[in-house]
Amino acid sequence: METDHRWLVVEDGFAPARANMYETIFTTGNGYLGTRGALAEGHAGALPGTFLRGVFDHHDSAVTELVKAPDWLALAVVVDGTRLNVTSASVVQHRRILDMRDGSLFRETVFEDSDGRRTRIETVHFASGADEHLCCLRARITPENHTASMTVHSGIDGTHYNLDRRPVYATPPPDDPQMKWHKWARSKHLDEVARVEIAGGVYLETRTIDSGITIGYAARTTVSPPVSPTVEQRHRLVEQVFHTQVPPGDTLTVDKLVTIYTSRDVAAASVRQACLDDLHRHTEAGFPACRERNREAWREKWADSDVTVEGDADIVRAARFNIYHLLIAANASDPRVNIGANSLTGERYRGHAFWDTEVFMLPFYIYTQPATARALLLYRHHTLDGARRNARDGGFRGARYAWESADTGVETTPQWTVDGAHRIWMGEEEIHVTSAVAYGLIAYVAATGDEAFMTDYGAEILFETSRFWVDRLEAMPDGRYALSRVVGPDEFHEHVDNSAYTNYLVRWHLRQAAHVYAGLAVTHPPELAGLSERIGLRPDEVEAWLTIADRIRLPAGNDDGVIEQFDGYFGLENLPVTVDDNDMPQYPAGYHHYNLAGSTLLKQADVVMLTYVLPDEFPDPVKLANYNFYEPLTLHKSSLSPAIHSIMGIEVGDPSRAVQYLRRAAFVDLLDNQGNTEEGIHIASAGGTWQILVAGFGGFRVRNGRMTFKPWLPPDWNAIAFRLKWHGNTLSVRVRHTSATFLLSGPTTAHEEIVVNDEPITMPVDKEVVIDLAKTGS
Ligand code: IFM
Repeated sequence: METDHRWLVVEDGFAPARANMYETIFTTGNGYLGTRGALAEGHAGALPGTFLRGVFDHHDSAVTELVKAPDWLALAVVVDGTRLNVTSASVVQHRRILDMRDGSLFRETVFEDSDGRRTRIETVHFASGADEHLCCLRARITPENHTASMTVHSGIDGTHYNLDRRPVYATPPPDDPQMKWHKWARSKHLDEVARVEIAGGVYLETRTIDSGITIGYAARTTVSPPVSPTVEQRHRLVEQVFHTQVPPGDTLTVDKLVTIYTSRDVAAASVRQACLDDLHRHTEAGFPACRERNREAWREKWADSDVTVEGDADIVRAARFNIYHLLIAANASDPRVNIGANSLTGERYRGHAFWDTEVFMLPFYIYTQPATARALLLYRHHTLDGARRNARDGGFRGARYAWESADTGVETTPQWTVDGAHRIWMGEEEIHVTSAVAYGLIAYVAATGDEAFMTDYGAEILFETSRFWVDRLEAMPDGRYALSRVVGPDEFHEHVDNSAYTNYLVRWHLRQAAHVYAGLAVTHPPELAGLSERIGLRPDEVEAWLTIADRIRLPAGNDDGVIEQFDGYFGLENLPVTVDDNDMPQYPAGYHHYNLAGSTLLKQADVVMLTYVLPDEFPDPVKLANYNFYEPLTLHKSSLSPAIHSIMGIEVGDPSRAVQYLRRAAFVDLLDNQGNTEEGIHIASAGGTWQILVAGFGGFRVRNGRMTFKPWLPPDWNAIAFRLKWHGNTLSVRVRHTSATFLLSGPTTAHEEIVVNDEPITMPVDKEVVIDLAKTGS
C-alpha cells in the first residue's frame, strides 16, 4: 500500500455516529458503479449501497431515482457461533485507509467476543479501474488467541431497498401518515429474476420494476487454505458458505471476484453469460493480476489529473480526495449517463444530474479527461428529446433541460420536500440549467477542437434550446424581453423576475447559438443544411435570436456598478449575519431556507457566479463591486458556493478569504462541514475545488480561444502544479511566486499561444518555457 499520507484518507477507531459519513467518503468506484464503504459484514445503522450508472427506476418512489443495486461486498465471518460485527463483539482495533492512488480501500479490525476470543479481519477491495464490470475483494482472517471454528459467508445481497433507513435530520420530520413518509423514504425497485449456483460461484439476477433493466452479478469466492463451499440462498440473496477450523495465529485468505452487467450493457438475455465469461477470465488471471491492472489504470488517470501544492500537504491530500471522487464518478464509456449531484456515492438527490455537471465538474473533465467530458455532453444530446418534452409540457417550443435529470431528460425534480412540508419550485423555475448545457459544450469544443461534436450534436442542442428561450422570453411594451417567475442560482428567492444571472446567460446563449450557426454556414454547409432541414430551422429564426438577445432586459447596476440580482432585490430587508467558529455565516435567528425570500441574504453565489462564468461581460471594477457587495450577504448554504468566492476573490484582487473558501470546499466531505456527507459526496464542490486550484490560484481562463493565466499564490505556498489538455496536447503548468514554468507536450507538433498576465507567449512543443512573473507585471 501507498505510504505517502498525501495519498491516504484514514479512519482510526470505529465511531457509530460517523459510520455513515465514512461509508460515503470511502466509496470505491470506476464510473460504471460506486460502492459505499460500508463494513462488509453490516451492522445496525449501516447504509451500504452499490449504484450502477444509468440504472434508474420509478415504481413506488416519489420520482424516478437511481436504484440501490445488490451489494457485492457482502462478507460475514462467524466465529464459534458469533457473527462478528461492531455490535455483536467489541472492537479492539479498527482502522481503514482509502488509498487514492489506486482507488482501493483497506480495512483492519480486531474483534473480541464475550469469551475473549480475538479475531483480526483485514480486507482490501476495489472496483477495477481497468475493467468497469469487475469488483475485487481480498480478506485475511486471523484468530489471534484461539482456534476458530469459522464460517465465512460471501455472496451477493439484493435485499436492500432505496433509503432502507431514514435520513437523519436536525429536527425529525413528523410521522403523519398523510405525508406518506415511509412510502417516500423506502422504495422497492428490484424483483428477483434468478439466483443460482454456478461453477465455483453464485449468480443473482434482478430486474428493475418499472424500467425493466436486468442486472446480473456473478461472484466467485475462494479461500486458502482451500475449503469447498456450500451455497445458501433466500429471496434476492445468494452466497457461498465456507466452514473451516483455523488455528491461533494462522490466516484464512478469502478472494472474491464479482462481475456485473446490466441490460444497458448487453441484451437482457446475454447478461448472465457476460457476467460468467468475465468472471471466468478474471478468475484465470487471479486477484493479484486484477489488482495490478487496476493500479496501472489508476496510474494513467492520475498522470493527467493530479494537482499538487508545495507548502500545504493537507491541501494536496484534500485536492486528491476531490479529484479521486471525480475520477470514480464518470468515465468515457457510456454517453447515456451523467453525474448525479452526489455521484454514485449515496441516495441524496436520487442520482439526478443538475447544472452542477456543466458548471462545476465539466471543466475538470474537459481539461484532464476530455473523452469523459464528451460522454457527459453526449448525455445532453441523448436526452434532447426529454428536453423537448419539457419545453412542450410548459407550452414552449424547442428544448428545456431538466433542473433534475435522470435517464430520459424529462423533468424529475420532486414537487415537495421529502417530509412533504415545502413545495419545490426548481423544476418549473430554475431554468438557467439550459444555458449551463450550452456553457459546457462551448467550453468543451473550444478546449478540444472537437468540431465533429459541434456539427453532430452540439449545434442541435444550441439551436433547440435557443428556440425555447425566445419562446419563454416575454415581449414587453417597451420592446424589451423579460423572463418572469424564475429561480436563479440563489434558491432562497423563488418566483423572481429578471434574474441577472439567468438573463445574462440567456443573452450569451442566443448569441453563441447564432455565432455557431454562422460558423457552420461557412465551415460545414452540408451538415448545417441537413440539421436545419431535420429540425425545420430557418435563417430568419436565427436572425431573430440576435435581435432578441440585444433586447433582453438586464437588471440595472447601481452607481457603484452593483448589479441588482433580480427586479426589486435592492428593496429587500437587510438582516444581520453572524458567523460560526469557522468564520462561516449562519442563518439569522428564526430564519431558515424557506423564510428568507424577503431578505437580501443569498443561499449561494449568484451575481458573483455570473461574473465568473461570463468573465468577458464585466469590467474588473464591476466584478470587484459585486464581490464586495454580495460576498458578505452570502450564507453558503449550498456547497457550490465557497469555490466561486475563492476564485472570484482572487480575480478581483481580494484574496484574503481565498484559502478559507478553498478549505471550505476541499474539506466539505472530509470534515463533513455541511453535516450531510453521510447522504453522499458533494461532487460539484469537488469540481469547484479543482477549479479553485486551477482557475483561482492558477488563474486559468480561456479568452478569445487562448489559454490565459493570472496566477496568485498564498504566501505560505511555494508552488502549485497541474496539467491541462488542450487540443490533444498537454500543457504542464508549475507556478511559483516569482515564476511560472510551462511545458507543452505532443502528440501534435503545433505550437500554441498562451497568455500570462496579459502577455502573449508562444509555446513550442516539448520545450519548457519559464516566465519571470515580475516582468509580466504580476
Ligand atoms: O444544483 C445545486 C443547487 O445549486 C443548490 N442545491 C443543490 C443542487 C444540487 O447540488
